[in-house]
Amino acid sequence: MKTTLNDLTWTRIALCVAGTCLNLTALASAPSIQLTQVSSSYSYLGTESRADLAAVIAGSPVVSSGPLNEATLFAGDAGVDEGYYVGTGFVVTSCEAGPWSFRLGPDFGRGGAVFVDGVKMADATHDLWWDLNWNLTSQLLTVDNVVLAAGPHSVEVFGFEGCCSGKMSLEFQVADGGWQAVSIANLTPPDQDHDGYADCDDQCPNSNMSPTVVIGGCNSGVSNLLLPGGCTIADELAHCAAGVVNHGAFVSCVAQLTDALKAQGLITGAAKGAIQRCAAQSDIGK
Ligand SMILES: [Ca+2]
Ligand SMILES: [Ca+2]
Repeated sequence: MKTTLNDLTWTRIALCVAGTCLNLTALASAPSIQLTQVSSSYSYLGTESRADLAAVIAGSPVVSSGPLNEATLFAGDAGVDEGYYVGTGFVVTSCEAGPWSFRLGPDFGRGGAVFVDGVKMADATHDLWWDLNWNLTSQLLTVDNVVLAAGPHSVEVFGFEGCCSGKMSLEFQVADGGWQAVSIANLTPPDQDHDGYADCDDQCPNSNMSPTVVIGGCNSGVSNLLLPGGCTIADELAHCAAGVVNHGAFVSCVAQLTDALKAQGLITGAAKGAIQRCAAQSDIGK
């Protein structure tokens, strides 16, 4: 039973500063994948910096939206003397922060390297050919359980081949959640209410996203703001209504909520009054 706002709610509201309740997750970059393939007779030596390798594979990148499996990732051709680059940017949500792993099934006759956030994490200076078999572990470039904090990250692969490129694949794994092809779709966490908070980070994963705050058919006309943590004002009002013991308790809860929103500069006094009038007129708790 909940007739008053809990401490968590107050914390969420307090996170809004001077009317700004934008959430960082929503502002973070969407996943991106770029592929570059150039003519190159380079052989990876094991000592180059990321910038050195990027200079070797300087070409026009191709943006990929599909999964980086053997049908799409440098899908095999008869070319010789080639350099390859895969650049993947993605955002780790707070609930997926922790160990991530990556594995590349390569055909790099002259070796190659994998970088996470610009740091070399795996490389080989000899011939690598995975033969489309993830069990050939000696032929893979693998990054095991690198700990990623919430926020933006990148995985990059550089490789070189002297002859007749074969098909390649790039996969990732979050904790022990199973391997998935690197793709925009797989790197985009579900967000069923489209408020910018991934479901697993969203304190209200199925938010009421009504444009204005409506209580029992009474439209207050007040914008239904999204608060830090992923709940809207309408969600918080629903929390007030859930299990309420009587109408007075509901009206009191709404008063506390709107007082706090006004104190934070999120709504005007007039808006607070409009919401409270709708609450008072409603049948909730009766
Ligand atoms: Ca959401
Ligand atoms: Ca939400």
